[in-house]
Amino acid sequence: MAMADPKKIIIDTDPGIDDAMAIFLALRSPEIKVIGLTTIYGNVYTTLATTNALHLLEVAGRTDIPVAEGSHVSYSVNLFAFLFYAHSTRKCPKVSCTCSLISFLGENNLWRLHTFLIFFFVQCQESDKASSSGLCPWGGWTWKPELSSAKVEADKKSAAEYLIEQANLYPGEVTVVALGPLTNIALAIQLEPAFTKRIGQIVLLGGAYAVNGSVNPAAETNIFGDPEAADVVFTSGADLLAIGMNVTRQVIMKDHDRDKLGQSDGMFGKYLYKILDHYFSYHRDAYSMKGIYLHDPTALLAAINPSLMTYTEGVVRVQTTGITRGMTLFFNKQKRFNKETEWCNKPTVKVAVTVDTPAVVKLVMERLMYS
Ligand SMILES: [Ca+2]
Repeated sequence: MAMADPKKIIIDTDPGIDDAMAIFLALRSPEIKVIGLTTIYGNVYTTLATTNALHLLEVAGRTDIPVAEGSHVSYSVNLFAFLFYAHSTRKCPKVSCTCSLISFLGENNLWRLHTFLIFFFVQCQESDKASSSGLCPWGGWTWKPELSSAKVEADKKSAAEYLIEQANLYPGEVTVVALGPLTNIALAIQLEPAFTKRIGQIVLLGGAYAVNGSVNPAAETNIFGDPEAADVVFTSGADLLAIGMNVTRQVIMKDHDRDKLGQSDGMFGKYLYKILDHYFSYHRDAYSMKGIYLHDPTALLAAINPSLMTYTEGVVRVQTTGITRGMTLFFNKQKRFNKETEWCNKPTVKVAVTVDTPAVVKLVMERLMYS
């Protein structure tokens, strides 16, 4: 019997050490074909995410894979800029712009817009400062790549444009593996509503379902990076698989596994051994553990082989205000509420609940050691 064509994958990524592992893992997985990378802020700001993505492909000898740079600011800031532009060029009447903005932000929440603008301005400043040291101001994980002189450049299209283009080229065939904040995906949906039907599946690393988050007790990092975008994506109606911290915290690479990577003949293993040091130190300090969580590689493997996990299905909404900003709340639809709620009539998504930890760790190790 002929083997099925490899699944087409676009990785939306903020590399990031854990993203580097996932990207290398993807390149070593015959079940999939990585057709492109799109970048987003998160572990680092977007420009450095693009540089790191290009660098990783160079290390892997896969500069044939295009990299499309993503948004530098959140979904809400993009929307505001779009509406402002539309108004200033008289492409939409003032009343329509104002109504759209108010309907998106809520009548009493226009103040959030100011918060975002200030928040991202400060982040950009901090990120610029941090870029020279290779450290991340967000609590994420990066390294300072040794850039070669090779002339590899990002695609001219934006990440959202690239995502729409590929979904149109291969309707129903492309899986997006989203490993960072969901800004690019939300923008693709905003630019082309049919994207949700044309994209095959979105497998996202994001959320903490009935467990504590990673930024604070409420929020997981990727969702916290752009809660408005996440809520757009979760309620978009796209075929969506969410892999949250409730699952990825069960998947741990131990110290001795890292040693095996260093001792292996594999190019990726040796490279990762060097850059993983900082990530292990962080886990020692933050969690008192001798190992690291394999968040991003686990999500990538869910796209390759969904049966490594089990799922439940329901509606997910994202909190966008207050001390629980970025929190994902899952509604199992087991009760019919008397009142209309913000969960009514929303499409369901699949959320991972259990994982075959030994199988995931084995796959990660095998594929990265013998590369
Ligand atoms: Ca990531």
